[in-house]
Amino acid sequence: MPVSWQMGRLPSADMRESLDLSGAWTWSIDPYRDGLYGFHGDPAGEGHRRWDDRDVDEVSRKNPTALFEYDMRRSPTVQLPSSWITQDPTLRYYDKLVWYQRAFDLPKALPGHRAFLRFGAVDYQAFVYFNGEFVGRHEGGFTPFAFEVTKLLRQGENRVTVGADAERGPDTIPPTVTDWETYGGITRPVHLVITPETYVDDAWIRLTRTGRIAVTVRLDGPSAAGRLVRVRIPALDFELEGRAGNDGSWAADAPAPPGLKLWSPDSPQLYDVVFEAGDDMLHDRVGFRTIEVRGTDILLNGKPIFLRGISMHEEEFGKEPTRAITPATAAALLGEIKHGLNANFVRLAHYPHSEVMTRTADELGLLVWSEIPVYWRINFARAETLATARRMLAENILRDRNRASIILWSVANETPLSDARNSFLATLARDVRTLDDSRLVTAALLTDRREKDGHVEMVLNDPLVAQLDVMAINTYNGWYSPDPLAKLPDIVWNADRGKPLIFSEFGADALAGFHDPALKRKFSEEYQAEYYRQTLKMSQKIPYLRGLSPWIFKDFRSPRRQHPVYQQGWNRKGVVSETGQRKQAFTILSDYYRSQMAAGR
Ligand code: GCB
Repeated sequence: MPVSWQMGRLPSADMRESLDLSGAWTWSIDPYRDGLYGFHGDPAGEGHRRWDDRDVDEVSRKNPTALFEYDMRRSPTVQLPSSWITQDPTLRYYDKLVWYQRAFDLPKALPGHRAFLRFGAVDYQAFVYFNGEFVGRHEGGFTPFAFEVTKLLRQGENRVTVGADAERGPDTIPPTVTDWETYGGITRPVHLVITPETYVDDAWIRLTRTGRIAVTVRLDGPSAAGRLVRVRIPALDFELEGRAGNDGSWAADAPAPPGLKLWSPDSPQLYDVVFEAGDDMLHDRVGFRTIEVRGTDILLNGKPIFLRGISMHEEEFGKEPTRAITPATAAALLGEIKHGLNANFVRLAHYPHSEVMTRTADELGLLVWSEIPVYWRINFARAETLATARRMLAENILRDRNRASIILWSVANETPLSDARNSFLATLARDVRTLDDSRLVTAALLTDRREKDGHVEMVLNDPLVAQLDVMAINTYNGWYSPDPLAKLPDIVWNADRGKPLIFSEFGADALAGFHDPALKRKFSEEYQAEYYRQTLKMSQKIPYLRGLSPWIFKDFRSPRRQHPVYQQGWNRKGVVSETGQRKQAFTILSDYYRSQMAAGR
C-alpha cells in the first residue's frame, strides 16, 4: 500500500469555523455490544440499535407492544469531551463499548456547502451514526478523523450517535498491556465542519533547509482540478499562487522573505497564514525554522542545540484526570516544564497528544518529540496491524505538519527485536520521510547490558538505527537494576554510531512527601534525587549525547502500579506529583538545565 496523504479528510481543521458539539451528551454503557450485534452475532435488532432515528418513547406510545431495551433520548447526560473513567467511578477499569448521543439544531439549510463530522479523538474504536445512518468507523485512540454527512444533514434537528469501544487486544496499537491508563471514550472535541463544495482539505507550509518557503495544498470537490490557489503571510507581504493539478493538489516554493523571523524556543515567533481557493479560506498560525542533523549534532536553524527536555503523558494536573486537554490545562503543564524546569524540549509520550498541546508548545516555545503508540509487544507480523500503524502515523503527521515545535517523529517505543519488527518499523520510518522530509526520524530503543570485570557496559545493537536520524535510548539502571547509584557514572556506553543520541527515558519512582534521608530507600524523594544526580553525571560522559527527556514530568495513572503505600495506581516517576507538587528531583533537573543554558547549550 503506498502511503497517501489523502487518507483522511480534514486532517488539520481545528482552526476552521465549525459548530462545537462539546457539552451535554446522553450515554449508555453496553458491555456486551448489544447495540451492534444480536445474541447470536447477527446485526442488532430494532429494539437495541442506539442510533436509530426515532424517539422510542413516542413509538411505544403509538405501538404498546413495541419493545425497546434502550432510550438514548432519556438516558443520563455527561459533559464531553472527557473519558468515561471519571463520568462514573465504577468505570475506572471499563474498556468496552459506550454509546453517546446528542442533538443539535441547524436553523437553515446550507445549499452549496458540505458538512463533515470531525472528531479530535475517540478511544479506541469509534462507530459513528448520523440521523440514523452509519457514516463510518475509525480505529486508533489518538488521532483525528472526519466523515462527510452532507447528504444526511437536515434543517432543524440533527442527531449524532457514537459508539466508543475501548477494548484492546494483541492486534491493536497499543496492545493490551501498556504502562498507562486507558482513557476510553470521546476524549477530544467533536465538531460539525461546514465547507464550500470545493475546499482546502489539507495545507502544509514550511521553511526548507535551503531557505525557501514551500507549500503543499490539496483541494477536494468538484471544482478542485485547475482551481487557483493562493497562500499569504500578511505580516511578511508574502504571497504565492498557482493552479491545482487534475488531482486537486498544488505544490510551490519561493525564497523566504528577508524579514522572516525564525521560530525557536527563545523566540517562538508565529505568523498568520491564509490559504485561499475559490470561496474557501483556511487560516493557520505557523512558525518557521529548520531542523537537521550534521554528524552527531542536531542543528536548529543551523546551530547546534542540546535538548533539555522531559517526557509527559497527556494527563492534566489533579487527583482525577480525565484526559480533557484545554488551552489552560496544556499551558499549566507545558508552562511549568518550560519556566520551572528550564526546558526547551518535551517528549509527548506515548501517542499523539491533543492538537491543543502541540499548538501550546508552538506558542510557548518548546521543541516536541511526537510519537505513535507502537509500544512494547505489537503484532508486527500482521499486515493489518501494519496498515493501522501507517494510517495512525499519517493522521498524526498530516494533523501537525504545520507545528514548528515538532522536530522529531518517533515510530516506536521499546519494541523487541525480530525480523518482522525491523521491517515494520523500517516501513514506518520510510513513511515519515515521504510525508514530511523537513523533520527528523527517531525511535526509543532498548540496549543490551554486559558485565565485564565489575564494569557495566550498555550496548546499542539495534539494526533500526540505520533508518533513524536521531538515536534514542530508554535506560533505567539504578531503578530496574540493583546497581548502587554511586556506580551509575561508571557505566560505559557503547552506542556511538555517528549519529546524535538522546536519552529518551530514565527515571525512578518517588512518592511526593515521602522522605528517607538516612536510608534513601526506593520511593523516597531522596532516592529519586540521588538517582537524577548520578544519572546526569553518567550522561555527561557521552560525547555524542544531544538531549534528555527523563521519565517523567508528572505522576500519571497506571493500572500496573499497585504498591499500596507508594503507588496506588499511579506511576510515581514524576518530578512533580499528580497535583504539581515539586519533588527534590525537580530541583536537581531544573538546576542542571539552568547550568546547561548558562553554558549556551
Ligand atoms: C518505560 C516505558 C514507559 C514506562 C516506564 C516505567 O520504559 O517506555 O512507558 O512508564 O518505562 O516507568 O517503567
